[in-house]
Amino acid sequence: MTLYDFAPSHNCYKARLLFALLGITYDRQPVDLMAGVNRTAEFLRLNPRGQVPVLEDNGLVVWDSTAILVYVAKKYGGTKWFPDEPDGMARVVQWLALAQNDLLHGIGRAHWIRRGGTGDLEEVTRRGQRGLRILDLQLSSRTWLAVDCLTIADIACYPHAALAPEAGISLDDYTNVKRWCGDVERTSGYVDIRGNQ
Ligand SMILES: N[C@@H](CCC(=O)N[C@@H](CS)C(=O)NCC(=O)O)C(=O)O
Repeated sequence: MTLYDFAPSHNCYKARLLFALLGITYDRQPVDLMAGVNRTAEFLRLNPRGQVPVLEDNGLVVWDSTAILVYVAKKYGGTKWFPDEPDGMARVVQWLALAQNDLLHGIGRAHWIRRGGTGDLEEVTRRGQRGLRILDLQLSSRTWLAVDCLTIADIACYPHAALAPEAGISLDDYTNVKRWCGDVERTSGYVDIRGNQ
């Protein structure tokens, strides 16, 4: 399997983290977003949206971190990481949606603006904080987000939450989120965003 990857990307890290937790080896193909490699005709044939991550597995091309998490969890992780029954499945998808909305467009966007990108920092910070409040409330009464074990719901939300302080969003008011980040980090196979696997 090949992951088209940009090391600082939270979305790419979601895929790398799942691979690491599953103990799966794969090739990393760096895509230099700064040099515009994601806008070349060759890359756009892989992902017409011009974004990473993209996964290639035996000729199958999957783009978007959520789609990659679902694919890898189902193909290589069994039902543990993405339950089969409707209740568990819906709960997981709910948190995948939070990751793609308030967390990505709040915290992820705040990172982007702080690195020189354009946007309204106050507005995206508020949106990120709303996402953290929702996570914190859920985690006040349970260990993991969706069901009673670590799933791709946690893996999709974790990078944004754990790296929020680097986007200027403190976790001090979100003690349950902090506890949960620690739980993810103590899971066997865990790698941080700078890890190589
Ligand atoms: N919803 C997509 C978002 C992917 C995304 O925003 N990727 C960024 C890096 S984190 C990217 O490739 N940006 C380059 C661009 O949009 O030109 C996912 O979760 O994979």
